Amino acid sequence: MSNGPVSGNGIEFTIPSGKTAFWTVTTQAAWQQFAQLQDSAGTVIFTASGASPDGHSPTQIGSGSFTAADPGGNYRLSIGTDGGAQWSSVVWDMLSLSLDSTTVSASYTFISEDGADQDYNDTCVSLTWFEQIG
Ligand SMILES: [Ca+2]
Repeated sequence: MSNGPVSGNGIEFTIPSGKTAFWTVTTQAAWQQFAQLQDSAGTVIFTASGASPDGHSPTQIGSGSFTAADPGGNYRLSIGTDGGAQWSSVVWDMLSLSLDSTTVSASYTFISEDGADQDYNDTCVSLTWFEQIG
């Protein structure tokens, strides 16, 4: 089981301060998709937008990395369409990887439904970080 479906209008989650998170946004949709991450002060960390050229093939619309600096580690991800004119419905979860009792990596995956067909096939946002500096 996973979290949601929830509204894509500001999903709250945490990234520990100091971790460098690398992210990617991929869509398979004809409609213009929109994803934006903000910290707790409302500062925009990234925005991604775009659609699949052919309306359905998996298409990366953004990627990058940032070092989490929010004092409380609090972030809000919004996923929608048309620049945020509508909010999608989102299913998401966190996955951490560990070796023995040591966590080595953590990530979040969010996947959205922008319409009525309920296939949760429209936009995927993923964020991953290493727990330890190499
Ligand atoms: Ca859909």
